[in-house]
Amino acid sequence: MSDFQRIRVLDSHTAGEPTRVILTGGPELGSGPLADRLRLFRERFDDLRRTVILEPRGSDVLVGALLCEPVDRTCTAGVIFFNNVGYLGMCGHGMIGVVATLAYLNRIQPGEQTLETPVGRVVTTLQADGRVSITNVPSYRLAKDITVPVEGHGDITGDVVWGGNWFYLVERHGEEISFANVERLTALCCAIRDALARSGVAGANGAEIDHIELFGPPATAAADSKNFVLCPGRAYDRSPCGTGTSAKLACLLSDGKLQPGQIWRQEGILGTIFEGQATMRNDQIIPTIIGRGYITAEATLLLDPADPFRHGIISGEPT
Ligand code: PYC
Repeated sequence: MSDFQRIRVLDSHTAGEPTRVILTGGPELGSGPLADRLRLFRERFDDLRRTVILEPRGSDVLVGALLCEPVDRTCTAGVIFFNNVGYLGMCGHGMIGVVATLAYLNRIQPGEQTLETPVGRVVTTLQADGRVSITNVPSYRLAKDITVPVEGHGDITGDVVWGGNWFYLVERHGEEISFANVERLTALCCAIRDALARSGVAGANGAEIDHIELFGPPATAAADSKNFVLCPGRAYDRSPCGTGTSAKLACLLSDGKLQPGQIWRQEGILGTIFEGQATMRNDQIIPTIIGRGYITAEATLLLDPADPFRHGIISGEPT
């Protein structure tokens, strides 16, 4: 057992969506910009991502967060987010989970912390009641009313929006946004994502649009809208999605449907709610999302060198 590799993690969930923070045993990525460290993670240490997230230790739903030294020492930490198929620029529910984790570890107290991500800085505030607000990277709509032919569904129209990840936001899709309908919603979102790729619709600099977000009426009077968000891969976000809500706020402000500072309550597929609002800074839309993370586990992952599945399982095979 002395040759077992050990990775210490802390698990939480935010509005139902899980986050697994690597505390020790992560890869050594140096001290360069976070975007360079993400590239290094992907190119040299992807087996660690699969080890932490995939079965038999994890599940496709998990989002991982690697805590690292910040480039700017006035920041509390750097964070690189990843999931079952790759890496994320930012992650709203994940950032709330990271703050809850740092608070659980007594590394932070209520108040403001700035964290670095590969796509920019995020200012977080831990409130005395445990809620966390995250002021996200500037968010914007790249293209409005883009129509693509979706296999089995006809033409679908949506907006291409940056909220820390690339999203395609769809209002008219003919589906009910309800938990009972998640199989159909997942299939539709996968078909939309395929159609976007086939049609050459992309984010800035040709970036893949890997998140699809569908909207419908809220199920509760406490919310303004309900969403379903397909994450990269085939897992859907159990929370209302922090970066997806940021993307929505960018569209609402751009269309004059929401004023700066006005509250928007986004319900997710489980009925949980993120409260959001956005302000303008130098012509940029800056969203703030509020939610709460709950700690669920503290664990040491063990990698037995003799275990053929130690780096996870994909399609029934060792990775
Ligand atoms: O909350 O931003 C988010 C997020 C992205 C993917 C899963 N959750």
